[in-house]
Amino acid sequence: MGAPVGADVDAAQRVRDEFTELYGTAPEGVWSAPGRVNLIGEHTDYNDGFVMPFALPHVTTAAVSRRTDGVLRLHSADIEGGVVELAPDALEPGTDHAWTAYPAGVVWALREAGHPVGGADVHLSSTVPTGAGLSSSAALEVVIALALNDLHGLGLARWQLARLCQRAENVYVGAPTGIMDQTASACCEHGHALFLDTRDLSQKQIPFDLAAEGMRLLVVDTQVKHAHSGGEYGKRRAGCEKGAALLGVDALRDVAYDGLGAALDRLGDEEEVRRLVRHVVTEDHRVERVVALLEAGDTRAIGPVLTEGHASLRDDFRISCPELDLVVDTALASGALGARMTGGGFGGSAIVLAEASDVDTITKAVEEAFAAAGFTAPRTFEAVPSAGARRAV
Ligand code: GAF
Repeated sequence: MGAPVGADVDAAQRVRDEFTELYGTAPEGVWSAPGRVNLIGEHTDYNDGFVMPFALPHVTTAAVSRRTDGVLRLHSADIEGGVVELAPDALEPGTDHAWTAYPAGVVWALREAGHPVGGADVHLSSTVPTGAGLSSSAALEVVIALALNDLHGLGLARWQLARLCQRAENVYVGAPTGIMDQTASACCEHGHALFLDTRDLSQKQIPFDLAAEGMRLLVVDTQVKHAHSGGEYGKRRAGCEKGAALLGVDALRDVAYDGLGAALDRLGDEEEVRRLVRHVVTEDHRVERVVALLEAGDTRAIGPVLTEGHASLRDDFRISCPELDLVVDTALASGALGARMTGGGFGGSAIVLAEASDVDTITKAVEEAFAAAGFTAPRTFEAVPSAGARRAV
C-alpha cells in the first residue's frame, strides 16, 4: 500500500496526541484511509460492472484502542457534540442518523459476520471533503474496519473489509450504494488507478502518473452537497434492476455492448429504463476503452472518453446539475482534454483532465463562470493518485 509519507506521520501524531488528551491514555495505534475520485465507471458498481477509481491524498485518520468493558466511544475532531457512547451489543440498523452510524455500522457488520469485536475508544480527524462526492463515508468506514481488523487480529483481506463496510452502509446506515468507494479506499495504491470488476472484485492496478506526462487531473468541488440515502440514487438503482429483469439477465453487466441496440429494442416503450440501460452498458465499455488506452500509453486520448461519460450521465442517467455541467462545459471551452462529473451525482465534484500548462487558465475560467452564474465559488485542487488505507503509527 506504500509507506506512510511525512505529512501522514505528522497528521497521525497529531491525532494520536488528541486521543491521549481526550481519553487519558495513548491509543494502541493510528490508521488512515483515503477518499477517492472515480476516473471512469459511474453507477456501474451495483450493476456488477467495471469502475476505475484512484485514492486521494485526503484521508480520515483514526486513533483507536480496544476496551474491555464493551463500551464503544466515538469522537470526531471535525464534528461538534463531544464523545458519543454506544453499546456494541445494542447496535440496531436504521436507528442512528448521525455521523456515528458509519463507524458503529462497521462494528455492527463485523459482529454480525461473527467477528469478536467489542468496545473501543476512537478519535477521528478527516481531511476528506464531506458531501463532495469524494467518498468521505467510505474513508470513515474503512479506517475503522482496518483498525479493528489489525487490533483484533481478524486476518480479513482488504476486499473482505470493503464488503463489510458496504454492508454497514447498505444495511446499518441505509444507503443503497455499491462496492466501489470502500474498495477504492481499502485497495488503491500510490501512483495507480484501480481497475475493478465489481462482480468478483478482481483488480488490476493501472499506473497513472499524469505529472510525468505533463498533464494534471483537477477536482472541482461545486460545493453543491449531495447524499446517497436520498431517493434519487435508489431510484436509479431500482431502474437498473428493473432493466436487468426485463432483459432476463442477472445484472446489466451481462448486456453485451455489441448487443445494446437489440437490448434497447426489446425494452420497447420503457423509455426511462432504456436510458438507464444505455448509460450502464456504454459506461462499462468506456471503462474498458480507458484501460486499453492507458495500457497502450495513449493517456491524452482518454479525455474524450471521460467527456462522453459526462454526456451519458447528464442525458441518459440524468444525475448531473447545472453547476457540474458548467464546470465541464467551461473546462472544455478553455482547452481541457476531457471533463466529467465524478461520484454519485446530484452535486459534488467534477474532474478535469488538462495539460499542466492550461491548469491556471481553466481554473480561472471556471471560477469566473461560477461567479457570472451566481453560483457559490467552487473549490479546485489537483488529484494525485495516492495510497490506500494503512496503519500510520
Ligand atoms: C456513490 C456510491 F457510493 C458508489 O457505490 C457508486 O455507485 C457511485 O456513487 C456512482 O458510481 O459514490
